[in-house]
Amino acid sequence: MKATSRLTLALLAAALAVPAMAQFAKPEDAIKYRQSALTVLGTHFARLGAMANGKMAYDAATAAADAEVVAVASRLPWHAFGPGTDKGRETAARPEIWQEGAKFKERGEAMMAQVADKLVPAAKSGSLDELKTAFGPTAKRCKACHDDFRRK
Ligand code: ASC
Repeated sequence: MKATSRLTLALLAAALAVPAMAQFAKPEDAIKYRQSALTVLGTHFARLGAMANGKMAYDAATAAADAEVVAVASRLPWHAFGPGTDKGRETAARPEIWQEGAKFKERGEAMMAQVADKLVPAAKSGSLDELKTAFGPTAKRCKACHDDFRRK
């Protein structure tokens, strides 16, 4: 790896450590933050889905870039589900998030692992077939959590 890309990665890692520690002045801010992160996550994930499902022309560079955004965004929402952030702004979050915290955490971790270990390598492989293989199981991780923890 070139020294410049190493430096870029180090700076990126430092920048990512900041959102992980972000504090919120009021519940409304936490809700806005997680909704924004999930919107970014869903937007880029949906474009991977469009390519995987043949609704959009496959482009290897676009897929790789989308997967990188998905990987970062997948790590952001969780710390914004802190205690007391069940209300303060319109939210689809169900009370089970706070009542069944361990299960919610496990679902989030499973999704992040699927993204990092399967989706990102597939999207960077340059192979549409690999993207197709990784996309479905990742979408299932999204859905599993939404079914139990997001209001219809
Ligand atoms: C998406 C998106 C989701 C998931 C989910 C998978 O593209 O925005 O929330 O996939 O629909 O079932």
